[in-house]
Amino acid sequence: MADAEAFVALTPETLPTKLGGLDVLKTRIGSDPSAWRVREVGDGNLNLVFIVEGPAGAVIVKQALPYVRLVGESWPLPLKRSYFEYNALIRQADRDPGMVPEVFHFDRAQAIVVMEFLNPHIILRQALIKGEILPKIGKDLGRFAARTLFRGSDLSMSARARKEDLALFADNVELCDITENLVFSDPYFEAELNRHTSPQLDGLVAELRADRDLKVEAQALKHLFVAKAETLLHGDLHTGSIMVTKDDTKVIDPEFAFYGPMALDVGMMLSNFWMSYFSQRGHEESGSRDEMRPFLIGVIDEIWETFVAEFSHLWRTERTGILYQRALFEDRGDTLGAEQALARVLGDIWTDMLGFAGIEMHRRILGLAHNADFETIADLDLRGSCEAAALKFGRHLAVNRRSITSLSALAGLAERLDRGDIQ
Ligand code: SR1
Ligand code: MG
Repeated sequence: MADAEAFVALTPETLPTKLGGLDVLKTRIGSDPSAWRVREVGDGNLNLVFIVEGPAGAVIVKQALPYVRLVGESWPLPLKRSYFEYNALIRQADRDPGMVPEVFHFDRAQAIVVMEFLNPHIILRQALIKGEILPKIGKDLGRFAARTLFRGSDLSMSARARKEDLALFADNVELCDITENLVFSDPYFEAELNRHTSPQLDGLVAELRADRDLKVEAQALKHLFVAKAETLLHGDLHTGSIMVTKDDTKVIDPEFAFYGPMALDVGMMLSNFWMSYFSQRGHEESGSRDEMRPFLIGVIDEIWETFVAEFSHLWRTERTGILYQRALFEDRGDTLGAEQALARVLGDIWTDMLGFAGIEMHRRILGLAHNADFETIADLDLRGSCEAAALKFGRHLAVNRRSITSLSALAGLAERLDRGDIQ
């Protein structure tokens, strides 16, 4: 048997020679690879990302590295994450067309995905830090969540196709392991890679790490994450995994994809908008953010409302899987029964979504991987006060999620915490 092809990391200098023979690239960039201009622009935690431009156009070349870029070679990470990213991208493209970059080429041995260059899109997190109002974002993201989560589940897929996908993505062990530790456990004890704004947050961090109710909820949520293999998740759906213009929204980077609880993607997304809300006070040196705060609260409402509306629509029109069969409900004239089941499923997603949102806030402030929303606030006292409000809000979400009944009550709490009206 031939040896497996050795992995070689690309550089801007080697990329044209390595990929210059591919017709699919020559058509999109230009037929002479020596005329291609290549820039490495990856600013994420894990991978290399190149923009390759030429006379005919541009593409993105994304390559996984055999280690965590943020930490270095001391933390090995398998290249196969690129295979899961590729498989997730093609499924998401099918389930919500136009919402993910088009894939042009995949090389499993070199862990390379060549895809559409999104231009003039920028990372959503950067847009929110700059104070940009994005009119379409709530609807686009709510629909994306509903369509991908419903259509990747036993509510929609055939039993065989769904179980084959469950098996395929079950091998994404190492990326799940990152989430299992970094999100659900490390923030709640003195894990080696943790950091926080110190000394400003020291007291609150000690309180949270001694908070038994919070730790139990974080582990209950981790239990859901590892055991509730409900649908194909994006798995890392924060505002750094979304690119935007005023008129367009694209979801990128699904390398953490796996079968898990529907509530995770929705909760992580809302959490990142709430974190943006709590960070706005730290970005007012170049002008007031009085328009941004209601905009962000409105986006949170719109994502949830759109998610519920679209999920309900799919429930009524595309429920072809093995769960809640029509034979038990509509086919017997029991439409009310189907609606009761829908309300129950959405109720569970609501409760768990709040919990996942809460602990996502904690891990971005107490763990290894922080958010630029807070990190770019230079004044550490101001940063610490923004983060403290978010930490307290996150604790409320995680611990009291079963008794929270509306987003408007949460908006009120967020406002009081942000203003310092309550401690
Ligand atoms: C070591 S990786 C840290 C974080 O980066 C990714 O984007 C995920 O959010 C992960 O938790
Ligand atoms: Mg990512």
